[in-house]
Amino acid sequence: TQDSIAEIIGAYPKKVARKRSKHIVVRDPSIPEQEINANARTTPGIITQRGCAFAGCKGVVVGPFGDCVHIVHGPIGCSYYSWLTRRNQFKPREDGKEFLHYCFSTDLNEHDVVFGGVNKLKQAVQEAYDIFQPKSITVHSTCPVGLIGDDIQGAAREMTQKLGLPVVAFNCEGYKGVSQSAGHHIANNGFFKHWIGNDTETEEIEGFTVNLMGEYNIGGDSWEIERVLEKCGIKVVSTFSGDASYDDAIKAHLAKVNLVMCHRSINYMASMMEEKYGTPWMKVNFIGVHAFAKSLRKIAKFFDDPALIQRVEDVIVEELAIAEAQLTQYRKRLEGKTVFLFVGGSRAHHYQELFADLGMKTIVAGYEFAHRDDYEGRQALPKIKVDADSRNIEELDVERDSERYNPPSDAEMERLRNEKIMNDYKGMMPDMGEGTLLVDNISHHELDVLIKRFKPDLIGSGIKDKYVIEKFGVPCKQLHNYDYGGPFAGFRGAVNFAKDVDLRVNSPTWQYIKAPWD
Ligand code: CFM
Ligand code: HCA
Repeated sequence: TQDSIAEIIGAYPKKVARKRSKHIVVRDPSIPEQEINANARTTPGIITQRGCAFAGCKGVVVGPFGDCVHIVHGPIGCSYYSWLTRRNQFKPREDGKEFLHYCFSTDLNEHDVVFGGVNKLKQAVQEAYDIFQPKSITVHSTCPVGLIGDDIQGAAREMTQKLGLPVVAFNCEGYKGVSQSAGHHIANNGFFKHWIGNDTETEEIEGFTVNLMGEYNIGGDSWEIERVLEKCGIKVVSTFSGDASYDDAIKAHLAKVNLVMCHRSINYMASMMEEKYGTPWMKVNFIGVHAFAKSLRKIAKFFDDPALIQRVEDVIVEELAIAEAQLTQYRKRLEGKTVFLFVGGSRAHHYQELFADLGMKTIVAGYEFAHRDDYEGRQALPKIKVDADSRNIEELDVERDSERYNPPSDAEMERLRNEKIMNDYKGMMPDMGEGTLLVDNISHHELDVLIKRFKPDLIGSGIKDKYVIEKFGVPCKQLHNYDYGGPFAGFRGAVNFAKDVDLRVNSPTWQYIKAPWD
């Protein structure tokens, strides 16, 4: 492992080598708080897998709301190239509103860049409203809009007044921050300011109510999660933003607890809701059968209701038996195989549990854009220096809602704290075995070196490097869009995944592949 690091670093100029070496860590559990650098600028010239703030805001967090119209204020390319690429799925509700498959853009051109695009934007909002009558309209600015300074917030306020429905503008110009992570924060802020709590009629929702936070229904994941939660008697009030609807979102403050799946993209919302409404949050992972069972038990523990606890146990026994019966055959063929994982800001951690269910070992892993807390756990938060790139993104001042602040009782909070189930995320690091490698924001060159040295049986990654990996004769499983398969979450999802991974890893095809550069 040390040789690989030396080879990686050796190819870089001195300054870059120094910088990159802080993003590459050999896991050593004997070091109490092992550190890794993350969420830093990519050195120009290095090929990265990262995206931009616009991708994180419009593409990831906001876009999946299917009964809203999302207008991209910018040149047509930003809209076109982000159109339906993420496989977040949506079923229309009774009102039939469903706009997910459209691509809305103001098609900013040279004339607008010179004279300003605000009027065109207002026209687009009006037109979208007249034709579709969506539940809400969102506006997303791309790089040139930020540069010419169009007042999209002013336009949104004006159109909200005029149309009587929330028009929310997001200043998510692509160049903000160092990756799509900045866009998540911007999206969280916009939703928190303009949507959460808009339902002032409903006072209470009966039962064991939760919000699914940071679950985006890629390949139908949230449908499988909800199937099982419902079977246990747990009610999902809203999801940010898988199969998401505006009417559900504005009730989010009424749920008793926020279940945080992807910590990276939604932790801001979880913290802000806690401050304003007193809603506690807990980290969960629905990827992998044992991880799912563990998360279900954690949710039951939160509500501390004997009937619910029993029901959850019954569901786990039933679902696990069905899943295990099918997983066994795949495990026989996959046991002992090795995996690299380079995905986004949470899946490189979550999927390790599913691979473990299949007997496969993750030997190298890293995020594209996660922060140190996603690696080291939230205890790293006070140690993170806020740099100019992060300062660029607004931190909202959140105050307690005097009427709707409704936390668990003091005694309940005390119990939850003692049981250590609330408001914490331990990150990827503690789950990585001794001697494994963590590589943050991996570059193309680093990936090449690691493939040649470790020859993994599978790499979980994305479209930007999938075919480079496969030309090496190593199968790549896309863990972003699932290679159009899925769901992979929950019990049934794990079985789908096992089948898919077996087909890839054990295909005889790979031995016939000769890399073009050889
Ligand atoms: Fe969270 Fe996501 Fe991810 Fe993410 Fe993404 Fe995604 Fe991802 Mo692609 S919100 S951080 S910005 S789990 S789109 S659904 S797959 S990189 S690991
Ligand atoms: C994004 C979206 C993406 C890209 C996937 C990939 C997704 O980052 O803008 O690189 O394969 O999940 O669709 O992460």
